[in-house]
Amino acid sequence: MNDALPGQFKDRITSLTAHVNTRLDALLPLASVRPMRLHDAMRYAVLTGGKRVRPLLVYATGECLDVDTDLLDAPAVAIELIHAFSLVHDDLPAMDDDDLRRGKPTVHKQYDEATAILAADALQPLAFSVLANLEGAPAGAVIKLVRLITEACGSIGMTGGQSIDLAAEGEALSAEELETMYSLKTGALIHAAIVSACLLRDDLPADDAASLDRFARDIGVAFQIRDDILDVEGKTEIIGKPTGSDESLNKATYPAMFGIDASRRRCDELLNEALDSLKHFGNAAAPLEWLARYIVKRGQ
Ligand code: GRG
Repeated sequence: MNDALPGQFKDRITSLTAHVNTRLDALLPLASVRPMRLHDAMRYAVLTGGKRVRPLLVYATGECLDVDTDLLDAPAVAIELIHAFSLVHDDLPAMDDDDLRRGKPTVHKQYDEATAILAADALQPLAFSVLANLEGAPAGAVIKLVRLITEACGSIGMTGGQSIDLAAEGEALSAEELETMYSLKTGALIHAAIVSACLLRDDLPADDAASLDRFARDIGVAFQIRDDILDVEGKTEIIGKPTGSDESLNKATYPAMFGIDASRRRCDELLNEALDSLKHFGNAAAPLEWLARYIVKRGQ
């Protein structure tokens, strides 16, 4: 069980990040195993940097609900593998055509396009095998996790959002349309990270689940608006990718549609709404509060 005080979460980020990295490292096939180039590319895609925000959200939610830490590793790792997979696809020439990710060449630049596509393809089933192998979860939780995460990355989740994003290049979207796209493209996986920990408590009161669901939706959209702001005014050495790429691709983004100040205001509004949803958890939600503030202020 969780014996650390929630207030100490910030101080435990380094160890939680190292913990999830160790799990990912152990799970990924070794680069010495054939097909070696594919395995090397999979390891590169996952292990070369990354803030591990989604796994941290799983652990922080688990801490809020007092879920056994051992059960949280499977959704934390599975969701990070899917996230890594989506970044490889997102960077491909057919998508955002980026050369730099996490301060390093993107997977198709480091290897080649076919290897990047295959590495991403192989990360997705690996994620679901982690969930299928989860032992000790409450009855029915594994199937609920699979349902949650498949929906989050499918056509009514992340993939659908990416499709809307690509189609919206050069278009003017309303705030509502933009936020719907963000809630799918980026928010769905962030929401799944938080809800996955809820599914590991079979006795969770409905209003606790509803509060965390609201928190997850608000913070998912705020995450993407902050990402847009960083694309405009971040520093490549901090964000690990070139700035200004949204503008050069004529992307429909919050800053492009409404300006930086309105984007910041909307982020703050979403943060406040998200924090409101955590109120009735008291101090147990301190890790989630810390992460929510980090998501909205990161890179400042
Ligand atoms: C078929 C599942 C599937 C995906 C293909 C390419 C795609 C559809 C979706 C892309 C979705 C995407 C890349 C959204 C952007 C999300 C985002 C803001 C990523 C950056 O996340 P960070 O900042 O990155 O957490 P690090 O590097 O820290 O892990």
